[in-house]
Amino acid sequence: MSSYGFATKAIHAGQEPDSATGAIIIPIYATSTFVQERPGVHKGYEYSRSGNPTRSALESCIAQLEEGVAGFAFASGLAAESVIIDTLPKGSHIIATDDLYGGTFRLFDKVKRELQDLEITYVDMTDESAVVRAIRSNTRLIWVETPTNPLLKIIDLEKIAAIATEHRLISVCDNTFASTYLQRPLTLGFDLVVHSATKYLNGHSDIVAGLIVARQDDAVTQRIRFLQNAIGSVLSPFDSFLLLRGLKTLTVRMEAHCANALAIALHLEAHSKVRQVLYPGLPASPYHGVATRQMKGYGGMVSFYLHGGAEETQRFLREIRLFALAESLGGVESLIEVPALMTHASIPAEIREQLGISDTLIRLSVGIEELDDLLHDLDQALAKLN
Ligand code: P1T
Repeated sequence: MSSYGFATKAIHAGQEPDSATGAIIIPIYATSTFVQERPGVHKGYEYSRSGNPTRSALESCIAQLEEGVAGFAFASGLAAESVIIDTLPKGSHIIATDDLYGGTFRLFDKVKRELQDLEITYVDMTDESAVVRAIRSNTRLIWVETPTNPLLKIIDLEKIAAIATEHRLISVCDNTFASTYLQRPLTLGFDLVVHSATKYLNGHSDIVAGLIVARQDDAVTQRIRFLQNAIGSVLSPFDSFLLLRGLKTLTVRMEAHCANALAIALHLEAHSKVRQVLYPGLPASPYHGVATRQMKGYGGMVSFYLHGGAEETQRFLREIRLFALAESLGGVESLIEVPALMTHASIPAEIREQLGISDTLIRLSVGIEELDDLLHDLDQALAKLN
């Protein structure tokens, strides 16, 4: 499979036709346990928390797509993230991107900090020297999210991987916003990739799922394998099936998301009611150069500020029709939200304010509907503002 292109692997990797029936699609192995011939003698599966054929196919597929050696599927993105942090010894220090999904911040700050005595430094990683300055004697891991959620900053993965290698730190990239199609951090030297597969990888807003892929089968990877079974926050066979199905169209969906998002970002940038647009695909973006080098496209997420205050923003949300007001992203349908009040409400107000995640920041997950319909919807809502 490794000699095939991405679109081919997304459809076939890890998915041989079913040996018993010839079924072209991997069946949903809805079984909790597997018959053994004698104790310990079986066909490779013994209990579905430890391993299930539908989940194995998914894990093999994502490992090949990310160009790693092992994949692990979890019941949510946060469950996957939690297991990565659980591999660290107590009292570890981690350096994390300052602009992060609110739930990741909550996991680090409200759960792991207390339970594992975790120390965390949040750094603007668009300045790599700040990462080096943050390293301490107990630093174990660098956690990168790029594009960041919700400010869409782009972090230079090659430079961060080099710092991690030099200082013998584990490097983790949350690849949710880019998706495996647009960016493959393991090929740039990262140790682990984590996904909220709820988003682009599945693409249809009908499951919650998480994935980890490892670049090499080292001690950390072996610990993840152990913890996946020992903790048991695994993805169900049915959700594994849906995710495998979603991955088959990742290539065409991402191309469509990128095309619509770029057109919308350019349109908003030129609109008199819009103060600022954050999108790495805009030539004026400070991250345009790194994004062009690092990504195959600029993604489907667009954030922007309207002129005016929170009231104007609320008015805009009331007027918009086709974009649904909802958390999450990466589905075929377009969504809109206010991070400060929704996905990032768990981040303290003063930190949000420092970063620029104000009540007037609007985040779009641009879907793959007809572009003209999306532009028309934005225009009619903007026209209602003062
Ligand atoms: O929701 P879950 O599958 O547990 O994944 C959490 C997660 C992890 N990483 C990133 C970058 C994410 O964006 C998310 C979830 N984010 C949203 C629900 C959101 O609307 O931003």
